[in-house]
Parts: sequence; C-alpha cells; structure tokens
Amino acid sequence: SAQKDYKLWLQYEKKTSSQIISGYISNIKGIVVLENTETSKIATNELQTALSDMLGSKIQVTVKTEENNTIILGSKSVLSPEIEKVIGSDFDLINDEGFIIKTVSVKNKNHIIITGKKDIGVLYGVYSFLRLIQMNKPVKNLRIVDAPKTNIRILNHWDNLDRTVERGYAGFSLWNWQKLPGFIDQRYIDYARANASIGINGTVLTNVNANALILTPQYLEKVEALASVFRPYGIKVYLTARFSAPIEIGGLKTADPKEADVANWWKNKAKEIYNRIPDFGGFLVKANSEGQPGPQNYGRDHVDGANMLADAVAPFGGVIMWRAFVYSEHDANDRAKQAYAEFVPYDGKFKDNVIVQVKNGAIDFQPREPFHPMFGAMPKTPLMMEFQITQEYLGFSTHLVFLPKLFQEVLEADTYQKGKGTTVSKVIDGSFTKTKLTGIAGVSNVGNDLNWTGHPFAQVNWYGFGRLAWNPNLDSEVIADEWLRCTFSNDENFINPIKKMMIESREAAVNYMTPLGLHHIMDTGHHYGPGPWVSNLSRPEWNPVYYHKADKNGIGFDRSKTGTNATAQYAPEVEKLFDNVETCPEKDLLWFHHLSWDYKLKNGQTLWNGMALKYQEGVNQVKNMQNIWNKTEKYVDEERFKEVQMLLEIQYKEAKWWRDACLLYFQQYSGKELPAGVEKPS
Ligand code: GCW
Repeated sequence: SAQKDYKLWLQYEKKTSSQIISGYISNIKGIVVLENTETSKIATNELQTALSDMLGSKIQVTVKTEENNTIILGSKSVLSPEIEKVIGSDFDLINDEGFIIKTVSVKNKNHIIITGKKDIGVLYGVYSFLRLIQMNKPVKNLRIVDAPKTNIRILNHWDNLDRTVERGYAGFSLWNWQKLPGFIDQRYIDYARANASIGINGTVLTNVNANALILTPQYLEKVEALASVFRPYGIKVYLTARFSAPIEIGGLKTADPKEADVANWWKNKAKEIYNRIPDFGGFLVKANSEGQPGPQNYGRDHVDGANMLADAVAPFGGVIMWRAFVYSEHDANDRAKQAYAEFVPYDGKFKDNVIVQVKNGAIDFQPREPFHPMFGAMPKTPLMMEFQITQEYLGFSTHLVFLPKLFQEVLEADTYQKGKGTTVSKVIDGSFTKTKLTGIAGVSNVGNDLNWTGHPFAQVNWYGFGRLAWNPNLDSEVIADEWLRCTFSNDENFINPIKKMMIESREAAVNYMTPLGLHHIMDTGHHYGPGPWVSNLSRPEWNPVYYHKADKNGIGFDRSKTGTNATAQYAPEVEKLFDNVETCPEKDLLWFHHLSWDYKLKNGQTLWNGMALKYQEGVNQVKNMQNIWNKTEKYVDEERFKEVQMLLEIQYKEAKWWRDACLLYFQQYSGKELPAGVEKPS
C-alpha cells in the first residue's frame, strides 16, 4: 500500500517465524530508560514501537534496572558506575555522536546497553540496533562501537519559497511556508526521523539559487519552527545566504564584503538568527556562479566573501559552506579546469569555520565523471563533498539507478596527493587535511510525493547517501543489502537477484547514456534524454557539441597535454595515468582524449563499434533488470511491484531512445555501419 512506500526503510514488519521472535524475546524482556530528554524520549518510543511491531507483543518500558535481559538506554553521564565500568574504554573510541551497543553482565543480570557520550548517540544506537533486528541478525554478545567519520552530514534542498524544487522530481517542497510556523505537518517529523535513522545531522532548507526573503523575520519565524522540530533528532538547520541580501532586504546600496556596513549587516543578521535558533548551523553560499551575485561583483574574491560571512557566524559556532561550483563563459577553453584554477590558489586563506563544498566531478553530476581534481589539492583547507542524490542527469525519478555505487567510486578514487592511498574519502574525513571541519552534502531527492522520492528505488539513494556520509568507506553492496532487507524482505530469493540488479544499474545508465567517458550530451534546460546535437546555446560551454567534439576524424575531449592539459591538475601519478591513452581507464577515455573512430579498444573493437556495443549493452542491461524484477511479484506488495514494473518499462524505452539518438547522430560523423549485435533503430 501507499503506506508501505511512505515508511521508507523503517517498515518494522512483523516477523513471521516464531523461532526468530522467541530468540529475540529471550534477550529483550523490557526497556530501561535512564534519562528524560526529548531525544531520549524519541529513542525510547522508536525502540518500543519498532520492537513491539516486529516481535508482535508489547515490549514494556520500565525503570527497574535489576531485571534480567533488558535493554538499557542512556548516555554516559547517567549510567550507573557498574555499567560505566563494563563499557570502559569503549567510550574513548567514539566522538560525541557515536554509540556503543554492548551486551553486559552486571550483578548477574544480562543487559544490552545502548549508550553514547550524548543522547543523540543513544538515538543513533537505537536505529543501528533496530536495523539488526530488521535484518534478522542475532543480538547476543553484542559489542558494536561506531561513530560518524564526518561532522557535517547534510542534505541540500534546492527548494524555492514557492515550493517548486529545482531539479526535484518527487513533487513539491516539503516545507509549507504558508502554514508555518503555526502548523507542524507530521511530515516534518517523519522527515527528521528518517534522517536521524541514517545519521544525517543537517539540512539546508533553501535552494542555492533562492532569493533573500528567507532571511527576513517573517520567514525566520518559520525556519525557527522547523528547527525546533528537527533539534531532538540531532538535525541542525542551515540556510542559503544570497550574497546580495544586504541590498535586497537590508536596504544597503552594496553587498561589497569589504564595506563595514555590509559586514555589520551580516553580523546583525547572524545575531538575529541565533537569537531564534541557538544551534543554527550556518550558511551555504553559491557566489559568482551561473550569474549569482558574489564578491567578484565588487572586485573582491571568494576568500573575502567567505571570510566576511565566517566572521558573522563565528561567535555562535556557525559555519560557512562556500561552493566551488564556478565556471565562466569568458574562459571557454575547458570548463572542467575552472574551479581548480580559481580556488586552489586560496588554499590556507579561508577562516577556520569555512568549508569549501566541491561537486564530485569537475563538470556537473554526470552519470560518470573522474573525481574532481580539487580533492587533495588544497591540504590546508577543509573540503566537503557535494553529491547529487536527485537524478538530474540520471533519468530523474523515472530511471532506477543505484547511486551509492557512483558515490563509492568517487570516494575510493586515489588522488595520490600525499602518495598512494590518499583517497577522496580521506580528504573528506579530514585524515588528509587534519582540519577539524569535515562534511558531505547531498542534493536531496525528497519532495511531497507519497513515497518521498518518486521512484521507490530512489529511496535507497537517500538512504545510501546518509550511510556513506556516516562512513565514507562503507561498501555500496552492504548498503543495498541493508536497504532491501529493511524496506522489502529478508528472503534471499528476493535479496540476491535484486541486489545484483541494483549494483549493475548505475553502469547500465552510463552505458545507455554516456559510455566510454562521454558526458554532458543530454538535452537542454530540463536535462532529460539525449541531445548531443545541441549547439545553439548562448554560452559555448552549455552546448553538448562542446563536450563530445565529434567530427569525421573522431570523438572525445582532449584534456591531455596535447589538449587543454586538464590532466595537469591531478597529482603526477594520476596525471600520467589519464594523460596516456594506453593507461587511461576506458571508462574515462573520451573524457580525456579525442580519438579516431578506428581507434582500437582493449577488446580489439574499433572505437565506433565499441561505443555502439556499449549503448546496446546498456539497453540489454535494462531488459535484464525488467526480467529480474518481473520474477519478484510474490515477495513484494502489489503497489510497489507494479510501480517499479511500469518505471522499468519506461526506462527500457528510454534506454533505446538514448542509444538510437546518440548512435544516429554520431553515425553522421563516423560514416560507419552499426556492428552486429546492435539493434537497428526502429
Ligand atoms: O547542476 C546544475 C543545475 C542547476 C544548479 C547548478 C548548481 C542549483 O543544472 O540547476 O542550480 O548546477 O549546482 O548550482
């Protein structure tokens, strides 16, 4: 039912095996709660209702610590000395958001302790414990010690105040500004709960392109109401700061960051916000990017702008997330090089509470991009990752594409900036920069659709983002496994094929959209479907032809030293790897090289034939996904089964559309026949 879709990965389905139930019940006779904070109440309620639902009988909450086989909930400061002693040095292994789940024996009684340094750790521990039960895992002799590896684990909503969502494909914005602050939609609470269950601890409510109105008292009152809902779930609210706000809502003549009036305006604005929201997270800023205002309008630079804002929020512990997504039409040579060129010289110049937010690749959330060369190139500056969870270039919420696979590929990439093993994840978790501020942002795919994300399988992209933000080293296969069990079923006959389908889905999308390093060949504006022929846009670097550069001699963007030399922005080892067409991974081939149609691929095929076969492979993979899904009817509720079935049918049709459109278009240049095995366009 629609309700199932709504419940996301928190289904808490009743166990059907009485053996499994009695196994759990023997270890869980009741819940003992040691503290009474808002967060602790949420943890208790979640644990009690989830256990009662899954085990089919009410698990009681008591205060009697002397009973046997209870779960004891409480943060470090409220534990009895005996319990604190048995937890012992495990507390040294976690930070303030971490948790410990441990089976202990105290005065001859067994307990499962769920604790942390703070009550939020207890809440995270409860979700982790419930996940074990959701997955039918044993809860005997537990010792789980876990803590997030990044500080800021945040969703970026590209939500406008009129409730449209830029690049949002799941309905309108969740935030009902008109009814706030008086009306608290249950959905806000459910949103907070879903985020807390995967460790997300921040949310930017407004679009990076949004206007400045959100910073006026009328709106701040509404923001305050949302912040109060989210607070006990460990979630801080952040806002976008439009750089020209002092002019638009402040009545000033300028937004020059070096003007005292401007700096003061921001200081007062920060004070006003913190008066309402003492734990306000800070600002996210898109400046001098795609026409947005910024310090460069006044002859100042990113450092001037970011540091001025940083000073305004610093007294309150706020941070500035300053985006590095910049490119200019005045440098049409290679857009991929511009952010690095502009930002790397600023290394070490930003204030301590500034973190620079960098997209995973240098162009724009393409189905595949090599990792952004800024990662590892600014050792004295905290950099945070910006992933896109919403599928702007990956089939919106119509195509099934499992993004944790993409995220993992980027996080595992080796920058070599401090020798082998300097992976992007080590830049992100701060072990490379040794900076205190760390973070991962995900552009949210959530809207007011009944199922939150449009496609039932797009829920896993939200889930997986949160899990990877918590632990950037997590394997995407583990994420798929967890999510499937918590969302659908523990039946191996379902899990195994569907997991495989999910894991392959990302490569399938790359194959039928942009194989072999092709990129940015989607249609204009909406970015849906193929458009490699588009060449008439006002800015050269918006045109797909700028990226594929196909002509009768070949195809691809030469970013090697014979071309734009973008490869020189990477560490020498990586530069060499990408620069040499022999060693450049074939998945990135046309990103870095312009090659003749007869160029021989590793498998002996010509580039033209190999490309055509990749497009066909993508189509075949989607067909295969359909076959796999069609066999799952008996494991899935009818509604979700049918939804996914219909969506896969559209995806199949559109995979063929991509294949046919791209191959017919490129064929004009290659002048070659399609190889055997590639279906003729119908
Ligand atoms: O991905 C592109 C999008 C814009 C977006 C911009 C950005 C929010 O097409 O819609 O604007 O990037 O990230 O700033």
